[in-house]
Amino acid sequence: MPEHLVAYHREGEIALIEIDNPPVNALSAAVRQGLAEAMVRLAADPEARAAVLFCAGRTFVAGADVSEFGKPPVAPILPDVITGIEASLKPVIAALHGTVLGGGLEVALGAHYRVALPGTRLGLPEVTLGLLPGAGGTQRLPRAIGFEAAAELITSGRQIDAEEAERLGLIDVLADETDPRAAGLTFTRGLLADGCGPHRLSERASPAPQPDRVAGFRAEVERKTRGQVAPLRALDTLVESMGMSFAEGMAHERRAFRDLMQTPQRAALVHAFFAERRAARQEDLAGVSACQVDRIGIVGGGTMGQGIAAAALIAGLQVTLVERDDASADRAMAGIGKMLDGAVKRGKLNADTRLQLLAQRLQAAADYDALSNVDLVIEAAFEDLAVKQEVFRTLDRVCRPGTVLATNTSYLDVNLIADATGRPQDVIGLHFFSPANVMRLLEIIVADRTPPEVTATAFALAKRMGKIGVRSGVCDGFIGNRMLSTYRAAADHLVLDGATPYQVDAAVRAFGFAMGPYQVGDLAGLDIGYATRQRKAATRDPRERVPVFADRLAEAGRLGRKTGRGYYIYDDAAPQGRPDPEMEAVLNGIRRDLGITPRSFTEAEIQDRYMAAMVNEGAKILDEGIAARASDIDVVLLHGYGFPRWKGGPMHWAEAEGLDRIAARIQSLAEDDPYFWQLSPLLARLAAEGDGFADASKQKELT
Ligand code: 3H9
Repeated sequence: MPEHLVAYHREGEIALIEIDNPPVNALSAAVRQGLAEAMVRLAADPEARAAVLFCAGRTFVAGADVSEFGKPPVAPILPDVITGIEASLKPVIAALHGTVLGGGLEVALGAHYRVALPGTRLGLPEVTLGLLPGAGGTQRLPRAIGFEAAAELITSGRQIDAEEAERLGLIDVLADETDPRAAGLTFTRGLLADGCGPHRLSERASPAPQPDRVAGFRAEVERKTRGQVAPLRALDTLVESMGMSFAEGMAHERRAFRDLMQTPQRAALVHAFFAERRAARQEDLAGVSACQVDRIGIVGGGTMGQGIAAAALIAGLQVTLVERDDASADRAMAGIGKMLDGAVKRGKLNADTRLQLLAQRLQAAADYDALSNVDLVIEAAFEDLAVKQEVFRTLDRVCRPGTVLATNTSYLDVNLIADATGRPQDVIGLHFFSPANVMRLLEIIVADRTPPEVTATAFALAKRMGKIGVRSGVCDGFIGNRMLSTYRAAADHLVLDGATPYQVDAAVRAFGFAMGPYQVGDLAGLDIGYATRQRKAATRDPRERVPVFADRLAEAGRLGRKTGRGYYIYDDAAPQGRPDPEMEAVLNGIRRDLGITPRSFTEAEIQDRYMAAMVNEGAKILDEGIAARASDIDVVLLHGYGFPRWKGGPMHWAEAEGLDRIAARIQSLAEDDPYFWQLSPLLARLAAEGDGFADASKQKELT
C-alpha cells in the first residue's frame, strides 16, 4: 500500500483509514490503489469491527485528480474502489471536513455512514469541469436525498453547507467536534454499541422522477446553462437511469462520463480551472515577502470606489474613503451600505456583521489627511491622466513612506502616474472590474519601477479579497481593454461594411458570450467611447477606420440605456432593449457617405472576424511580454469580458481551432485592410511551426 498516502491504523476495534495527499487529498491513482488495499486489509483484520475513513490536512477528498483527466485511465478506477468500500461487511464511516467534492463526495456516499464537522461543504461540481459525477454520484445521491434535490445539485454543481446536507439526509450526523478522526471514532463507537451494520445506498430502490416536473426542470437547466453539454447530459443520464437497476445505472453513468471526458468543453473547462490557479503563481516572487496590509484608503467614491470599498470590508480590511466634499462622502457611504445589503441577500455576509463593518471599519472623509496612516491606497478617480497625476502628487505628500500607491486606471500609463510622485517605486496598477464587489478579476499592472515586494503585496491583497489577480505589463488598456478595443473595432468594421449591430450581437451571443458588443456599449454608455475617440482624433493614423455611426449616435444624445436609446431602444415594452427599425437606414446613409457598398455577413463570418481580431491581439500581448502566459490572457477574458468558460478563453479556443487556420484567415483579411489585420509575428511563427501558445508561454517563463 502507498503507506504515505493512505495509512491504516487501528484504535481498539476500530480501523482508521487516513488519506494524506496534500493539498486537497485528490484521488490520484496512488490514493485509489491505497484505498483499495486498505479495504482488503480491513476485511482481513480480525480485530477490526468497523472503519473510520477520514483525511489529514485542510479537507476531506476534494475530488478526482483533475490533472489526470485526458490521460489514459489507470486502474483501479474510482467506481470500482467505491464499490469495494460499499461492499465491506464491516461498517465504514466517512468522517468529513473541509470541502467534500466530486469523487470525494462519491467516496463518502459509498461509505455506510457520514459524519461531518461544522463548516464542511459538500457538492458534485463535475459539470463545472464539463463532466458528470462518474463514480456513482448519479446513482447514490438520488437514493440518498431524492431525485429532485439530487438533480438540482448535480446539474448546477452547487455546494451546500453541512446544515443543508443534514436537512437533506446526505449526512447522518453533524458532529460538534473540530477533528474528523475524533468525530468518526465517537460516532462509530455508538454505532457498534447499538449493533448497527452497513447501510448501502446501492441497495435502496431508485426514486422515480415525476415526468411533468422533469420537462420543466430540463427547460430551466437548458436556459441557465446555455451552450454547455454537461448539465443536460447529466440530467438525461439521471432521468434515464432511474428506471434501471443500480448496476445498469452505474454502467449508464460510466458511458456518459466517458463521452463527456472526450469533449472539447471538458478540455476547455479543465484548462480554465488550472489557468485560474496558475495566474497566482509568480515564479519571480518566490520568497518575496508581501507588505502587511490591514488599512486601505480609497480615493473616489463613485461606483468603482464603492465596489472596491465593499469588497475590502467583506475581506476584513479597515477602509478609509476620501471624496471631494462631505455630501459626496455621505453618498459614497450610502452606496457602500447598499452593496453590503446585496452581500447579505446573497448570503455572503450576515446582517449583524454588515452593521459592524459600516460602524467600525469604514470611514469616509473629505480630506486626504485621513490617508496618512493607511498601508495601501487605491485611487479610483476620474479616468484622466492629469486628474490622476494630481491625486498621486497629493498622496505622495500625505501618505507615510512605504505606503503602496495603486491606481485603478483602466487604460492610462501607470509609469506616467508614478512619475507624478517622488516615490515611483511604491506605485502599481490595480485594475478592478465593475461592479468591483462582484467581479473576481483584478489586473495587477506592474510598472517599470514597481519592485517585487509591491507586486507580491498586490497579489496577496487580491487573494485576501477573493479576487483572481492577473499580472499585466504597461500598455494602452493592459491585457483586457487592449483586446476589447481590437475586437470591438473588428465589430465596428463589420457594421461599416454591411452588418447591423443586432446581427453582430446575435452572432457573438451565439458564440457563447452573454451579451454582444453593442449591448455592452449601451450598458456602459456610448459617451465613454465617443470621448476617447475625440481625444485620440488628433493623433489617429489616417488608415484607421472610425465608427462614424457610433459618433452620430452619441452626438444625437443616444447614449445607451441611461438615455433610453443607443443602439437599441429601451422602453416599457422592451426594458432589455429592442432593435431600432430606423438603424438600417441610418447606417446605409453613413455607408453611402463613406463610399462603402454594403455586403452581407453570415453568422460564422462575423464570429470568425471577431475571434481572429481577439486572438491576434492576444498573441501580440503575449509576444510583447505584457502577459507572461497565454493562460493569463484567457483568465482575463473569462472573468472580465464574459468569454464563455466552456470555450476556455480566446487563446485556448484558438489552439483548439488551429492557429494555422486563424493565421491564414488574418492574412486573407489583410488583403482588404492591411492596416488593421497585421498578423502577430508570434502567431505567424507558431502557426508555421505547429506549436501552441502554451509552448510560447513556457519559453517566456524559462527566459
Ligand atoms: C471528479 O471528482 C470526477 C469524479 O466524479 C469521477 C471520477 C471517476 N485535482 O483551488 P486551490 C489543486 S471531478 C488536482 O488554490 P482553495 C489546485 O490546482 C473533480 N488538483 O485551493 C491547487 O494547486 P496549486 C471534482 C487539485 O483552498 C491546489 O490544489 N472536484 C484539485 O482555494 C489548491 O487549490 C472539483 O472540481 C483536484 N481535484 O480551494 C474540486 N483540486 O497550488 C476542484 C485542487 O499547484 N477544487 N487542486 O495551484 C476546488 O474546487 C478547490 O481547489 C478547493 C480548494 C475548494 C478544493
